[in-house]
Amino acid sequence: ESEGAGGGAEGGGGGDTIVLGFSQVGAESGWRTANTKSIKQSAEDAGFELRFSDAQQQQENQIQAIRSFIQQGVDVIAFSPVVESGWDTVLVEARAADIPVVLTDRAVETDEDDVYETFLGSDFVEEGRKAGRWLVDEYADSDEEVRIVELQGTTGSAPANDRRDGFAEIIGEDDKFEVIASQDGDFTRSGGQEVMQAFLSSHDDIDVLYAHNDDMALGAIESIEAAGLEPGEDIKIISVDGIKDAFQAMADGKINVVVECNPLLGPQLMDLVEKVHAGEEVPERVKVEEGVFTQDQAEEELPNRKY
Ligand code: GZL
Repeated sequence: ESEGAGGGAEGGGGGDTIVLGFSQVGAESGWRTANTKSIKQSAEDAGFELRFSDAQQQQENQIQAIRSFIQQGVDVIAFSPVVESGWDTVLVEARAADIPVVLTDRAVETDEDDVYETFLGSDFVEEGRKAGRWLVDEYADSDEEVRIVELQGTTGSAPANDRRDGFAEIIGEDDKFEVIASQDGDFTRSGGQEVMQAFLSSHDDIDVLYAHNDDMALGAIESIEAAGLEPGEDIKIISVDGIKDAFQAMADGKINVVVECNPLLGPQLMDLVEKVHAGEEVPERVKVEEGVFTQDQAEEELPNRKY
């Protein structure tokens, strides 16, 4: 659909209004919904004409959307790649059409040079390390085995790969920590619920759940409670994103720690789009600032949450 100032005609939109084509992953999680809202609101505030497409978490839909933006002759293309690989062909097509590309949220793996101007997003490896550091601290005084199940994000996506690797790097320093099962829950609540149910039916001694996002953690809580166990007590839960529902679950004692992943990238994205369109230099990598919140902070932080 075409959004923003006046819904421009085919081609570069009316006059000097910047026409931005944005291909979004989907609407799979609370994080994503907040991210989309931030992008749409910021494009409107910037006076850009936004052409927005939701790929329902399918790479081929994103590739199709990018090709369509090239046909339309938009001024700038921005997207959040659902998975890391398989983008070279379409990114080379955008470069050949002289349309600058901005990566947001997730990264791509590419052998091509100069196929995107900048990547604005979180450091997912560091998010994984933060999760691992909390666990190491939590079990600092015990040398008992700690049996962990891991709800991974979408297979092949940068956040899933990097949150897995950052976590493994930190817990790998002490062999009392063991990931006894790890499976893709696709960043959705239903995925988290189904996979946690499977974990519980094949393991009766789980100490910790590490969920790559809050939606999967919240789905997993339903399965943990259905199994007659106490989330946050019998099974400690580490989650990532920091959506309001996760802070509420922390306040209720069901999640132990949330590693923040900030979806409100809209304003920074529009600033980068403006600079890229004007041919100004932009940093190759723009990181997003974000923190870690534990149960004791949840009640107080909840009213401050913007997503
Ligand atoms: C992270 C983002 C991830 C979120 C999930 O930047 O790509 O995708 O952690 C979302 O909630 O589905």
